[in-house]
Amino acid sequence: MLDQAQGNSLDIVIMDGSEASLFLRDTLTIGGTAILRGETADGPGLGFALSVASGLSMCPRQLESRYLYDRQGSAIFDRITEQPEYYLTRTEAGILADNACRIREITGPVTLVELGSGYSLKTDHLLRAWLACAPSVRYIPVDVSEAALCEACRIICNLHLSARVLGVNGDYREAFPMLREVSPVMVVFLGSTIGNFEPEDESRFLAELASSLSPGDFFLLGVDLVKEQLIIESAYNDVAGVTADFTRNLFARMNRELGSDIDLSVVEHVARYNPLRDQVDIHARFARKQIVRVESLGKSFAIAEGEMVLTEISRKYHLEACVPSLEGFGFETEAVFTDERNWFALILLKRTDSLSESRERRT
Ligand code: AVJ
Repeated sequence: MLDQAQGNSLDIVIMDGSEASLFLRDTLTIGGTAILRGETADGPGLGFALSVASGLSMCPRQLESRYLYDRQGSAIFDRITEQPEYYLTRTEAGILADNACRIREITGPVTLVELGSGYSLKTDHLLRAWLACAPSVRYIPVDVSEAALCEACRIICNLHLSARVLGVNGDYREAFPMLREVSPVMVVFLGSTIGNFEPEDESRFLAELASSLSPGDFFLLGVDLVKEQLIIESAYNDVAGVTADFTRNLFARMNRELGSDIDLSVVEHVARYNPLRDQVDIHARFARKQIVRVESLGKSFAIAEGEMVLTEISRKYHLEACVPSLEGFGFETEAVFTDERNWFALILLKRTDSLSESRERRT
């Protein structure tokens, strides 16, 4: 046991792998709250340093977007979701509020596993719908940010005393082996976070997810839909500059954790929509040349004046293409929910009985 924090009426226990599997059963059957710290959890370690060094060696340079979400980054992202230009969260929350009970009718009393849960704010619509139908709910949020995850678990347990919450601190893959044990389950992946993946990574993710789920399990996916360029671009260029702070925080984090010594005033946020690829490309543009150090590896990188470092992509979807492609990985579409402007969609999928026939269809 590494750390213990007091919640209102429940303890949050942070533990590592060896105790994890035992606790998974206990927490979810007896009740209570726990956080499992997985191997891919953030924290002291070489993961970030190695990722930065490899990304800055690429041409053009690019950094892994998962590292945007440290304690500070998760808090800044939370402020992004409140900006008037950032329609995604608000729109998705509305769709969830309107349809959570309908979703629960379709799925029955399944365990909820949320990937990239952050502060779990939108998920409350689902938890309420689940608790309206049964005395308890099992909820497993998964997030790389320990700070956001602990906060989320604490809030949910104080709000819903009968909820059985098990936080998993790590990346999505960490949760995949657990899915079989907690089936019947609905994996929830909101916010169009899937749009952060390059197409190949998205395919690998969907294939791994489908094979980790049992037949009859559910997958609820939020996707941002293709729309007028100006609306999308504004969402990633809010006038208050919160998204710019979010991008800059990645370099602030490098200063904090890697001793990079970057002058943050030269880091500019550039977010542009590429309609040919249906994606927003988010870059940090260096207004002046910088030497970026990764102390623990004894490496330095010279970034030229005007150079752009890709920090994130955010892909947008056409429902007509997205739904059949998802089905190709071994899912059946149960329902598609959208808002009245058709800006965002929640797709409810069910794992098919076998994966073999769908694999054939894809090749
Ligand atoms: C959390 C990945 C869905 O792509 O819209 C928002 C991240 N970055 N503004 C998105 C983000 C800049 C966000 N996702």
